[in-house]
This record gives sequence, structure tokens and C-alpha cells, in this order.
Amino acid sequence: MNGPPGGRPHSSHWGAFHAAHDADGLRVRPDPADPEPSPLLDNLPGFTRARVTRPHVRRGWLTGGPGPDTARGTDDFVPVDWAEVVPLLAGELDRVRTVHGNRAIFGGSYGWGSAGRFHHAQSQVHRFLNALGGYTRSVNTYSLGASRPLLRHVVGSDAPIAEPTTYPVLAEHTGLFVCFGGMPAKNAQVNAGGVSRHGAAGYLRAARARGARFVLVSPLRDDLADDLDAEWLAPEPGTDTALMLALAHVLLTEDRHDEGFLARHVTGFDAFRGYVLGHTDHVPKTPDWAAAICGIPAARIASLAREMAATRTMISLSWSLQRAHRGEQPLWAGVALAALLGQIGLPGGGFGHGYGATAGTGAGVLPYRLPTLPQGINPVPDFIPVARIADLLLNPGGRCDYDGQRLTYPDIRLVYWSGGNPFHHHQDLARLRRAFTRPDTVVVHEPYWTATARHADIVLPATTTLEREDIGGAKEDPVLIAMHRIAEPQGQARDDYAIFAALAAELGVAEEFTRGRTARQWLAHLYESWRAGLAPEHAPAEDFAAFWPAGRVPLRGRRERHTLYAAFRADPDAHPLPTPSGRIELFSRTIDSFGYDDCPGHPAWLPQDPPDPAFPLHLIANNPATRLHSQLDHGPHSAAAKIEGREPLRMHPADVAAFGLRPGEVIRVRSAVGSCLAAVVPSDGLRRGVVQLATGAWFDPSAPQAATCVHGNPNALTADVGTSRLAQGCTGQLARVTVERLTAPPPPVRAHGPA
Ligand SMILES: Nc1nc2c(c(=O)[nH]1)N[C@H]1C(S)=C(S)[C@@H](COP(=O)(O)OP(=O)(O)OC[C@H]3O[C@@H](n4cnc5c(=O)[nH]c(N)nc54)[C@H](O)[C@@H]3O)O[C@H]1N2
Ligand SMILES: Nc1nc2c(c(=O)[nH]1)N[C@H]1C(S)=C(S)[C@@H](COP(=O)(O)OP(=O)(O)OC[C@H]3O[C@@H](n4cnc5c(=O)[nH]c(N)nc54)[C@H](O)[C@@H]3O)O[C@H]1N2
Ligand SMILES: [Mo]
Repeated sequence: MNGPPGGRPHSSHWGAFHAAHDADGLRVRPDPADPEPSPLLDNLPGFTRARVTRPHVRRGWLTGGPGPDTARGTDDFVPVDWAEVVPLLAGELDRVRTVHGNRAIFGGSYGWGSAGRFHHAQSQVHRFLNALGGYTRSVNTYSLGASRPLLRHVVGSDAPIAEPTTYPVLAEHTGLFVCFGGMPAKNAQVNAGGVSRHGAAGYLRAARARGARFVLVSPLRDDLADDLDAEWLAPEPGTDTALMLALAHVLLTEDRHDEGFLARHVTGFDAFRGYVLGHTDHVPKTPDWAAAICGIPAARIASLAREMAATRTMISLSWSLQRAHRGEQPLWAGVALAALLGQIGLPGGGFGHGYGATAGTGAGVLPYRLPTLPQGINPVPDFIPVARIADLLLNPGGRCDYDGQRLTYPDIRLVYWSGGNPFHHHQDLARLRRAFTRPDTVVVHEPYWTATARHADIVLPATTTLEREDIGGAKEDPVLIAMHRIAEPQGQARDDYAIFAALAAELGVAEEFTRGRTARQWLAHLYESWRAGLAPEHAPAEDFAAFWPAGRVPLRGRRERHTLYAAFRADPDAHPLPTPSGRIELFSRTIDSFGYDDCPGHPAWLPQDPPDPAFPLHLIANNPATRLHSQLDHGPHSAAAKIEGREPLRMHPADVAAFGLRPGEVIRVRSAVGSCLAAVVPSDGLRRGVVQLATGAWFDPSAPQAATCVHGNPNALTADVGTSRLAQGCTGQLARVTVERLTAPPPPVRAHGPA
């Protein structure tokens, strides 16, 4: 028996656990050291369902060969053997790189895949494609598409994301949390790479017990835990920038801003002040002005600004704020507001970006890297901002503005996806379907018959982590976990590594890809070379032979008490920020020089599309409480929240009545882009006029006459446009919709069934 009784050690993005698998199914026991294990663990027993159990090739591709095909996504699949599919795919990869060049291969393959340092699907696919001569890649993420490019200009790096002030410091020092977009407990269940101790909620409770106050600024009340007794201010979605500018207006006109901090630590204050006071555009950003936009009373805006100036205040800016049209602005305005308060660099003050977004944000990070599979070198210079995938496929040779550059889209002939689900993560899925008809060949490695697998030509069955061995760890977590095999591979599923190794052998690059190592030898190699490179005070005493049966080793040196920008505050000349000015840039000459009207040189409230009476409701398409993205949507915990198999749409009871709907009824939600079905759940935890439909229900276009998606995937409704020309980030968080009753019984959901 390996590991403690009750199963073997393993890990996931939502928690560490022990598990055993036998004829009765999967039994999962959360890590005993975890103070608040995530109920997402309850989805794991779903891992045997909806599986791809052998390689499949789309019939039209098998008979007609590679080429654009509108049947992609509706055609049927032919099961084939590994011995047949490996040379077939190797031949196609070779054809594309020889005839069209490596830039014709899109290998960005964005997605979270699974926890585990070696079988990390992105590292595997990138390493493989680099061994073949490279690929067109993607930059940035759907999580933080606007943030990273913007923060590089404003504070010079992504330190607010990577190393925010840690929770123990907040729990001790913060007097007032003003949380734009909340700090949702549902999201802190998850951490990229894993989390063995869920601590965020406990630290916030400790702050509350000490007397800290919480103000939640969000259209949804459950974006902050009930036990924090928060005041709930529910703005119109997408209007936080106006609210922040009005808070700044109060600080400036009442002389509550910190002149000393602004003089020493900030550049561009004059430009920002002139804009806020209305000197440049004759529109003073007063509380009355903002109240008309965001719906929060002017008097409360004014009093909140005074409270913020009088207290040690943490301005918490959620990641969701920037996943929207012009999403750069609320983040930049939030930084500007914090700069005016002058508490940046003080314990518990300033701003944070992403508290509650993941378990790791604020937990403190290790000062060294974890074992990582090297990806090799990609000699192809072409890239896209990640959310421009449909544009790329639809417009070969087309142009795209991005962060001062003008990119040209390569002519993509082959798309390779492993560890991601674009038919989960991308917007306007009907348009993505059209985009996926354009390449010659689409290859997908998947454990499950996701919509992405169904839109491929070649589908290769991948193992889940439960069926293989790996090393689990994250830079915010205190242990490295030996992820033991829990179950045998389903059907003919193979590890991504084994699939790529077979293709590499066929293509003559086996040595480059595998270095002659088995998967187990790679684990030992990655562990030992990592351990050898660590400082003695950090290096684990255990060698691999001791680590593996022990199931875990401690990771030492995590910076648990850290204050963002403390050194910069103390001496901005000795510790300048990596911006052109060395200061926080409230006006950026660089951004200004790009001449983008959708992202000017300072934070601004940019004109919005006028409300369309045909789509009177704001849709919030946020990250789901009951699963990670689309993963294990067929698992018991996710399934339990559905109604008649449809995703729940939360709606204010007054809106339910106004639209003449019944609780639990399956209805159609429609936007200018498409429609989906969903089940009505009344809730007074939303602002009126706002509806909420989480992401992650598997896209099911099986009955196009009823709706673009009959299951409830909100990306059937969201628009495929970038945040701005600066960052081109994902804008999937918000959409304008309407709801309507069905005139016929809803068609069945087939998303989790066989292909
Ligand atoms: N409308 C809207 N859309 C959004 C968002 C939003 O707020 N609103 N949020 C966005 C955000 S922040 C993100 S990060 C994205 C998430 O988008 P994704 O990361 O693409 O979503 P996942 O469901 O995690 O997809 C991972 C896929 O990898 C597969 N997989 C798991 N392990 C392995 C493996 O070992 N090998 C292989 N080959 N496959 C594996 C899983 O089965 C799953 O299909 O979605 C974005 N989309
Ligand atoms: N359980 C679970 N946890 C997750 C994930 C998951 O899929 N499931 N995904 C993980 C990933 S990849 C990421 S990137 C993070 C995402 O972290 P976030 O992007 O912060 O998470 P979301 O849930 O999309 O949005 C948080 C909240 O923002 C609020 N909001 C939306 N629009 C506005 C607005 O205009 N103004 C204001 N003030 N508030 C608004 C919504 O009510 C929403 O619930 O979550 C991570 N954690
Ligand atoms: Mo994300």
C-alpha cells in the first residue's frame, strides 16, 4: 500500500486528496491538512464518463483528406487503432510544415489541463511542436487578458498579480476592504497547479473578527462570503470605472488625496486630475455624474471616498472587471484611486488584483521555481493575443493591433489542441464553429468528448491524471505531492507524453522529445535536477526514492508575509518600478503614443454602446461555483446544480415576474450573437436587470432550430471582441440579453453522451 490508509496521494487544481478506485467506483478523501476542502472533489467520480476510449478520425477527413470542411463539428467519427492513426497524423504534420512552413501550425493550445508538473498538457504539446520546428503561439490568458499588457505600462510588471500583499498582512492591518467584483469564495476553491490548504476564507474571517469592514461592489451579493457582514453596493455591470473616477473626484475636491505620495511615486497625476475634474473634457466626474451611470447613490459614493481616506484601505480589484469591453479601464482607474489614497506599499493598504480569484492569490509565493518540463525553443515569431483565435482562423493575412504593434495573421493549416477547451473558453461559439471549418486539419487530445473534441478531425484519447503518475505542486502551496496512479487508463487512452513520443519517433525526433526517458524516469529527473538547483535551506532532504513512497515533501521558504511595493514606497529612487518613469504611471506616454481611442493615455470612462431595448438584461457569465471551467461538468456536484439537465440562470424575482416566467422553467436566453437554453432560478442576490449564467456547461449545438446551445453555455451569447487594441483581452464576462418562454418542449441535452 502506498501512502496513508484510505487510498493513494493525488492532487488536482481544486485540492489534494487520497483516492482509491475499485468496482464500487472512486472514493476520495480530502487532504487531512486542508482546513476547508473543496466540494469540487465530489466531481472526480465522474472521471469514467463521457470518455474518448480510442482514437477517432472524422469520416470526411478520412475519406476526403485534409482541407477546409463545413462538415467539421457535425460529421461522424470512425474509430481507428493507434497503429493506424500515428503514421496518419505524423504524415499530416510533416505535409503542413514542409508545404506551408511551421507558422501554418497553430499550437497555442490555451487551457488549464490538469494539475501535475510533467504531464502538463501545454508543456507537452509545446515541447513536441518545438521539436518539429515550432508553431504559431498565443500570448496572455483568458483570465488576465487586459491586465498583463496594461500593468506592464502602468507599474512595469505583473507584480500585483504574481506577488500581491499576502493574507496574513491583510488580516492584521486592513481596516476597510473595498472589493470591486468581490472576493468570491467559489473561486478560491481553485488554484492553478493545486492547493493542499484552502486558507483564504479563514484569513478574511480573521480580518472581520479583528474589526475590519467589507464593502462589496458587485452586481452579485454572493461575491463575498456572508460571514464577512459586508455592505453590498450593486452597480450596473461594466460601470466600475465611472464609480472609481467619482471616488477620485471626491478625494481631489475635498483635498483628501496624498500629495506627498503622488509627488514622489507617481507620474501623470496632473493629466489624471485634469480629466477627473473635467478640465480636459468639460465633464467633471462627480458623484452625481457617476450615480447616473452606475446606479449607486451619489451620497454613498462621497461618504465611501471619505471612509477610504480615513482608514487603512485595501482596494481589491477582481480579475472579472477586466474581462469585459474596455476592461483595461477599471483596473487602471483602481490603481489610480489607490495612488490618490497614498497607501500603496503600506501593510494592508493599496490595491490587490485577484484576491479570491484563486486560492493562491495572497497566499504568498516560493522564491524559486518548481520542477518544470522544458518546452524547448520556438523559432517561429508569429503569435496572437490568445482571444483572437477565431479572427486568426477566419482572416489569414489579416491585421490585428496589439500593444503598439500591428500583427499579421498567418495562414493556419493545422490546429493542435491539448489540455484546453476553446468551445468552453471562447466567445461567440457559432463564430468559432465557422472558424474551425477553415483549417486543413484539427487535432485534439482529450480524455472526454468535449465540444472541442467533436469539432476535430483527429481525436486522440488522453488519460486523466488519475490514470498516471505525476508530481503536483504550485508556487503558493506548502507541499510537493507525489501523484500516484489511482486507476487504470480507460479504454485505449494514453498519456499525452506517450502520444507525442510515438509521433516524435515516427517523425524522426524521438531523442529530442523524450531524451530516452520513460515517464517515471522523467519524474525522477525533474525532481532531482530541481532539488540539486535549490539553495540548501530550501532543498528537500528526501531524494526521489524517498519522496515517492512518502507521498509529499514540504516546500520551504514561501513568503507568507509580504507587502506589495514596500521597498518602492520606502525609496522610489533606490527601488524604482520597471516603468519608463520608474514611477506608477497614471498617464503613460507609451500608451498615449499608440493613439488608441479605445485605450487613451490615462484611465477614462469610455463611451458605451447605447442600451438596446431588444436586450434589456445584463448577463454575467462568470466562472462556475460547481466545477472548474468545463472540467467534469458531468460530475455529480456539477450535475446536481442543473435543472432538467440545463444550467441554472439566476434572475431577480421581480424580473422573473416581469418576464412572466416560472421558477425552474427552461427558457431561451438570446443576445445579438446567439441563444441558449437555461433554467430559471429566482434570487434576490442579484441587482435587478442582471441575470447570471456561469460558464462551463458543455456546448451543445445539437438542435440548432431551438438555440445555438441547448445546454446553457453562455459563450453562445457573448461577443467575440477584444478589450481594446492595447491588450485584445477576452471580454466574455458580460453580455446584453433577453429571455423568452419556449413554445415547444426543450430538446434533449446530448453534450455528455457519446460522440
Ligand atoms: N464567457 C466567459 N468565458 C470565459 C470566462 C468567463 O469569465 N466568461 N473565463 C475564461 C477563463 S478565466 C478561462 S481560464 C478559460 C478556461 O478555459 P479552459 O482552460 O480551456 O477550460 P477547461 O474546461 O479547464 O479546459 C481544459 C480541458 O483540458 C482537458 N484536460 C484535462 N487534463 C488533460 C490532460 O492531461 N491532457 C489533455 N490532452 N487534456 C486534458 C479537460 O478535459 C478540458 O476539456 O475560460 C474563459 N472563458
Ligand atoms: N470554482 C471555480 N473557481 C475558479 C474557476 C472556476 O472555473 N471555478 N476559474 C478560475 C480562473 S481560471 C480564474 S481566471 C478565476 C476568475 O476570477 P474572476 O474573474 O474574478 O471570477 P468570476 O467568477 O468570473 O467573476 C467574479 C465576479 O465578478 C462580478 N462581476 C462581473 N462583472 C462585474 C462588473 O462589471 N463589476 C463588478 N463590480 N463586478 C462584476 C461577478 O458577479 C462575478 O461573480 O477564477 C478561478 N477560480
Ligand atoms: Mo482563468
